[in-house]
Amino acid sequence: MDMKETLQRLSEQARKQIEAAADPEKLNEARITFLGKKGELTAILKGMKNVSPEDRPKVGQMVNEARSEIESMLEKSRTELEKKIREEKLKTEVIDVTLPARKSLIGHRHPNTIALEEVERIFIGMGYEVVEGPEVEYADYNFTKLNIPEDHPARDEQDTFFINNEILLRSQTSPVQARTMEQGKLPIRMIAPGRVFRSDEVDATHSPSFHQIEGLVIDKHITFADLKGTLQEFAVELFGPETRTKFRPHHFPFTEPSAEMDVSCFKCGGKGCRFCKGSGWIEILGCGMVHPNVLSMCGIDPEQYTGFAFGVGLERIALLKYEIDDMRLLYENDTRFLKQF
Ligand code: 2U9
Repeated sequence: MDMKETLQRLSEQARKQIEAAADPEKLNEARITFLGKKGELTAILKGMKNVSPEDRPKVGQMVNEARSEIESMLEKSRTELEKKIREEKLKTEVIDVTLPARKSLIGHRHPNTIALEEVERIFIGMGYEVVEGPEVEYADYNFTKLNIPEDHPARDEQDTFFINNEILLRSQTSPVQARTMEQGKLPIRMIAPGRVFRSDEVDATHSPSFHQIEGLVIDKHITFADLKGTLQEFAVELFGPETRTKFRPHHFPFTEPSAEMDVSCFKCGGKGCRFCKGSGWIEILGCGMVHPNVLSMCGIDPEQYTGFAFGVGLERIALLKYEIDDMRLLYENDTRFLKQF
C-alpha cells in the first residue's frame, strides 16, 4: 500500500472516530490516537527516514495535509459538541415564568404594638411627647420620689423584683415621669409607655412582665377638670364617639385625689352584657392629681404648679379592644393567633 493510501485510510479512521465521539473526553482520546506523540501520524513521520530523499518533500506535504485535515475535523467536532452541551444545559435550566411566586412570610404587628401605636397617636394628637426610660431602676425613683412609703406593700419583695436594696426592675413607668420632672423643663405633657415587672403568677389576667402607659401633665392652673376632659377625649378616640366615662374615687400614694375611670361598655352601649359582666361599665385606668409631695421631691414647686397623671395597662387595652380572653395568648408568639389582628 503506498503512502497516499495509508494516509487516506488514516484520515477515514480518524473521521469515523471523531464523529462517534459523544463528549469532549472521547474527542480528546481521538486526538491523542491520531495526532499525539505516540499517535499514528507521528509514527508515519518517524518512518520518513525510509522514504527516498527525492520523494520526501511530496510525502511530507501529504502527511501535513492529513494532519491539518484531522485537526480541522477535531476543531469542527469540538465546536459542535460544545454547542450541543450548551443547548442541553439551557433546556434543563429553563425558567417557568408562569409559576406562582413563592410567598415570603412577612411579619405582623403584635396586638400590643397596634394598641400602643393607637394610644400614642391619640396623645401625640393632643400635643403630648412620648418618653422612654430604663427598665432597671433605682428604688428611689420607682418608690421614694413617688411618695410610696417604706412600709407600703408594693415595696415588698413578694411583689417587686429587687436586684439589691437600691436597684430593682421597675414596677411601673412612673420613674420616667419623675426623671422628666427633675430635668426642670415646664410645662410637661408626656406619656411614658414601657415594660414593667411584678412578681405575679401567670394566669389569664396576670404576667410577671407586662406593659403600661402612664401619662403626666404639669403646668400652672391644671385642675381635675383638665384630667376629666383629657381622659374623656382619650376614651372617645379609643372606643368610639358614643363612649361615656365615669370616675370612681380611689387611692394611690402618688396622686391626691385619685380615681379609677370606667368607660361605658362598647359592646352593649351600657345596657349590660356578658362582656361587661352585666354592669354596663368597663374599668380602664387609674388617675389623679399629682401629689404635692411628688412635685416637691421631683424639684417642682407645688405652690406654683399642679398636674394630673394616669396609668393604663397596655395588655388590658389590647385584650379589650381585640376581645381576647386570655393574656397568655399575647406572649406565646403563635402566628396563627397574631395574624388575626
Ligand atoms: C408621677 C406622678 C403620678 C401614675 C398613675 C395610675 C394612676 C394607675 C395603674 C393602671 C393599671 C397601673 O398598669 S396598672 O396596673 N396605674 O392606676 N398610675 S396615676 O401616676 C403618676 C406617675 C408619675 C410622677
